[in-house]
Amino acid sequence: MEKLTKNQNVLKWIDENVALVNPDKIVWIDGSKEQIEELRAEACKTGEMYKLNQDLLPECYLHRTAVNDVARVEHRTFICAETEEAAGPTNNWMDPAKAYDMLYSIAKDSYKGRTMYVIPYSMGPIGSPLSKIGVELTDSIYVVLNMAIMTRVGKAVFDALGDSDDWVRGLHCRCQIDEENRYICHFPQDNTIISVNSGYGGNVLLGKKCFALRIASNQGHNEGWMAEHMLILGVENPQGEIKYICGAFPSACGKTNLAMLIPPEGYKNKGYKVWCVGDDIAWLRKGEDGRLYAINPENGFFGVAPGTNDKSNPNALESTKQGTIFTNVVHNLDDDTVWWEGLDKNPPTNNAIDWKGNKWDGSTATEPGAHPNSRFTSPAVNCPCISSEFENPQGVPISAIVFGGRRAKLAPLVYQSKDWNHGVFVGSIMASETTAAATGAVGVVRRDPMAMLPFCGYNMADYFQHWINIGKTLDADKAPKIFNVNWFRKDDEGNFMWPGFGENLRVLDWIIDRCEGKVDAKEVEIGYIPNAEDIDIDGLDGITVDDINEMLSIDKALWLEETKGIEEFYAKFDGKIPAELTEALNTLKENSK
Ligand code: GTP
Ligand code: SPV
Ligand code: MN
Repeated sequence: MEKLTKNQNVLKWIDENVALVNPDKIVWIDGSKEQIEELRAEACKTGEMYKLNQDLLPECYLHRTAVNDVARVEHRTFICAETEEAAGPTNNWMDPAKAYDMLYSIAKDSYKGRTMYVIPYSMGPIGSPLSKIGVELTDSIYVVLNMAIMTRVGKAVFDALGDSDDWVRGLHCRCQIDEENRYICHFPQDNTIISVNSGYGGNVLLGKKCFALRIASNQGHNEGWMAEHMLILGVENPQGEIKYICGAFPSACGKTNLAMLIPPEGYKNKGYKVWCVGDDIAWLRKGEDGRLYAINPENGFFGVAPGTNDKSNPNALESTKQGTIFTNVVHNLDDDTVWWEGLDKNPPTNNAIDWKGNKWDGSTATEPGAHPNSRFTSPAVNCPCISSEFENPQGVPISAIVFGGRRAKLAPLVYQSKDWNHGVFVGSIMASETTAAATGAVGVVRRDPMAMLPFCGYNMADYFQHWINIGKTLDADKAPKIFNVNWFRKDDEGNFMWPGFGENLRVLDWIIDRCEGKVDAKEVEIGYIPNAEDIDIDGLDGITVDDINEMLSIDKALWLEETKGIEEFYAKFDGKIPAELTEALNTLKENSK
């Protein structure tokens, strides 16, 4: 097959890897429809994918991963920086030379009898000054087909790269999907990623968390920009003005849902609209006008399936109706469609297969049919509310940055930081109850600064400093205002107090008013909170101003307790935490006494 580039760095690197993994043949991914179609057919022949009902779900397929391979594996993810300190105390570190040795011995000859696919891909619109290029080598058609949805792939990427050596190298080897030898390793100094013994999402779609966050956070640190685990949305008001907001929530804490939210009836009638620019990752950089601009480096959604339905997120559901790959959901054999918990109240009964590949009956099952971290991979263009700025190579100007997580008791519905640096503090003290998006216990509170704990590719103390430095380059009146939200506060019976989903626009509305200086706020121990009557509850059944007050209440004793956890976390960094943050912590401690 004809090579798609003459770039000597690329060709040399491919030759080296061919010698290592020893494939039967090499296929260059040109991005053409014909080639994608051939690969789909081949994957169906081998049983790697199932073609679903093409009338109901055109160009949609189902894939099941190995049962031991259903989420990101954080304990087997390594930042192989030159020193352990460069990786920092929140990352697993391995000496780069040792890591290469180990990985090469695992990868050796692992493509024997298999095909090497060469995927050139662009994170961000091809040719945009904010975009970056990667090449992934993989022995998985599933990876190729997912990458072709999640990123821009094909010959045009190599054309944009030309002879440049500014590209990220990614080697993925399925090997035996052996958990004991599964490693996801990053070499920031070499712009290199090596992933072995997995076939699941964030472990193997190397453009996503591995490149667009772990490697890119290093690049941003060196080059003066930011790679963040953030959604990007635009809120259009009745006058047609659009304000853009970035939101950082940990995995499975509501980014996709917020990015595609449907305004409540009353807002819709007034003429409010919400536009999705991105649902998981944002790259941010200062623009010529001094404001912070964001692009979504991705081209699709790798969304959590369970809980997605025509009430919670109709836009996401609609996005899955065409050209989608479903992973680890229920296969309804009656009509060759898919199902997951929370889709509707009618699970398939006598003729279905669960995510493990076993017969499953929704009327008697005691175990979920779809894995809690089952996913859909859908093209962004499918989304009914995709922003007209989605392909804008300059990105969109950001008015507000919103942090958030799952906190049953502590954090109020919303609060605003006092200024940029205090906002960095608010991001740095984020914590959330863990979810099924990573292997390990679910529902345990863990510190997750800026939702980047598993994704920051270097020492997090330096990362906080980088945030502070970026703030210094922005004029105070142009810097995004920084907020924190909590959709997940619970009452004493364990029910969510806030209805969430589309209703979250009511909180975004207050946030935008704050950015515009249109509404007052109350200064409290942790920052500014709304006056409860400024949260619009018109048309919200069963919620009163008193309830909002309850959701905004600050339990000082809980906050004081919280400062201990923050202190412990900061202490891991051996004095490297920026003084601005330790001072803010002292203030919070004093305020909470
Ligand atoms: P990743 O793709 O893993 O990064 O996740 P995400 O942050 O995009 O999360 P997503 O939007 O997929 O939501 C994950 C889960 O949270 C789903 O089960 C949703 O139903 C639920 N969820 C999202 N938004 C809300 C909300 O406002 N309130 C409540 N109670 N649940 C929500
Ligand atoms: C997340 O876990 O934050 C995801 C899914 O978006 S994965 O691509 O597996 O990282
Ligand atoms: Mn994510």
